[in-house]
Amino acid sequence: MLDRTKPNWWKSAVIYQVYPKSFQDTNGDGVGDLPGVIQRLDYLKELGVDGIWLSPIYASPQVDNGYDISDYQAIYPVFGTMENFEELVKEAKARGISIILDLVLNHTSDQHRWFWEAKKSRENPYHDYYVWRDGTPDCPPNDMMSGFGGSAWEYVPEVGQYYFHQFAPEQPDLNWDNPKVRRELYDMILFWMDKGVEGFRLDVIDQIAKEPDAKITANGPKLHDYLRELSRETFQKGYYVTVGEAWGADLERARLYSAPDGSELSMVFQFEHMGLDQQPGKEKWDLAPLSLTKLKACMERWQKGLHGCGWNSLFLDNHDLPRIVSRWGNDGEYRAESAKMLATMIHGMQGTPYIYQGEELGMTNIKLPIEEHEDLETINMYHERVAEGYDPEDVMRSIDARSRDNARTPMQWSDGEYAGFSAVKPWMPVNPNYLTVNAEAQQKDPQSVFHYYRRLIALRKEYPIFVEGDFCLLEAESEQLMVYTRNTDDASLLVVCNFTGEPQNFARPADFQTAECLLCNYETPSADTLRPYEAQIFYCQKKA
Ligand code: TEU
Ligand code: CA
Repeated sequence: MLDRTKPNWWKSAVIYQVYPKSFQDTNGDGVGDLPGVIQRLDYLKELGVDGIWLSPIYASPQVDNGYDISDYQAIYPVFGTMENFEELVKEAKARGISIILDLVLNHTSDQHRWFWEAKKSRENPYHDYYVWRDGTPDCPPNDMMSGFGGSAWEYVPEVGQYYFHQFAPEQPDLNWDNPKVRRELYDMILFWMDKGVEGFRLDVIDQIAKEPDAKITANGPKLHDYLRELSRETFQKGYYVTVGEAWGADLERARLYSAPDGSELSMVFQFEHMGLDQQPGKEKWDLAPLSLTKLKACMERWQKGLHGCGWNSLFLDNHDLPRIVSRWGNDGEYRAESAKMLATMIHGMQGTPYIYQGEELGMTNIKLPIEEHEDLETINMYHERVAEGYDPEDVMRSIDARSRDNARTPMQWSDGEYAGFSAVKPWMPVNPNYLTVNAEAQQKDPQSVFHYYRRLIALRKEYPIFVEGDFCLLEAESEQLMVYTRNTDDASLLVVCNFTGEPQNFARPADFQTAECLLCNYETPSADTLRPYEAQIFYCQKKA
């Protein structure tokens, strides 16, 4: 078990993300809940993870599945009660697992009581909790667009002003320039710390210091001042793990966010690698093939760039991304092999790995007609693009590949009805492949994707080099193979990944000819011709 009294305990941790709505339903309403998470703690313990990042569980009208919060200090009743939450913290802790809450500090729901007050009048003490600008009903303050389509400004006749929203209109942006807002948020965080929460994921934290007059959304000039104050007032009271979601973070900023002095956060969740398979300058819907050389160059830059002066988050999946095995692997013939290969690639690196629910089973994307989609981003984009004249079939191709709903189908626990997720029809369709892709079958099969993840997690605990080693890319020019070494003074690791469904020639470097194979996704590692999606990890101690 990790020793959480050590400042940097999270450097050796592996974190598992739970999207509560789709994890486990226990009361037969078709929606996952907190008792469902408690029920599955033993599964997570078997997997070996150290923390659960829980997507938002707070009171919410669920316009954006909980990323629109109407009360930060109450549990969404469909998920359960505060007692359920306290029990979850206690039961998780008993299994060596920390609970990590998702903090949405950039915006609230429009149903938050602060916002009800704020829109009553300009004199209301809560008015300045949000970002308002003057304008006339037909002329917004400027042409900024919201992340989920349409203008970023919404007019409120009662006050004769527009409020600013970087996401849906039901998600008004908080005004971080108001010290009262910041104090309210800090007190709220202290409330959850008191309940035994051991970490926080900070939603779109790079967007809190927006300056709409200058059309600035991410990376506003006051961002790092705000982060340092936030950290001082809350996280620095203990050894919390904190991870900031920052689509706009470059390396230089990531060094600030994850500075070793702990003045801001533990690490940053940045997405540069996740944008490589889209057309440059366009949106995620505008698909392009992945160039492996570009991916490798990107990973190398982050691995080297934060070594010794910051800390990486390692991930390929989350609740906003399509399933990685369908994206960069092969979700047909080589589903298991490619899922394991991708896991090897990411878990071999330096940083804290994140596993998104179902990734450890090699869960795949789903194909749904537009009427069955739930995600507002997907639905809005569909209507926008069709209205702009795009071919609906092309739009659906983008949705099949990239919709956030790919990640949000119910967790596949068994081959029973509704995949063991619920006794009734779930809120989102179950992927039909649950009959073969499910946890129960994989727990019984030592060769499964599940057990492969379990071994990867165990290796990180057993060999400090996974946490400490530096990073050196080999075969940089290959479009088929990703090969790298990790090195400390006394040991080295070699990680070899075949990204294709074809055999590939590869001569293992001389230093590793007699090295020990720690893991391979085939029964024995091949010596010179890698099999489709073959992945290997070798280890050797350096001679004194
Ligand atoms: O996501 C931030 C964000 O910018 C996303 O809207 C992202 O651009 C999109 O999902 C890519 O497909 C965070 C949360 O992770 C997301 O679930 C929320 O919807 C969003 O913030 C608003 O809170
Ligand atoms: Ca339920």
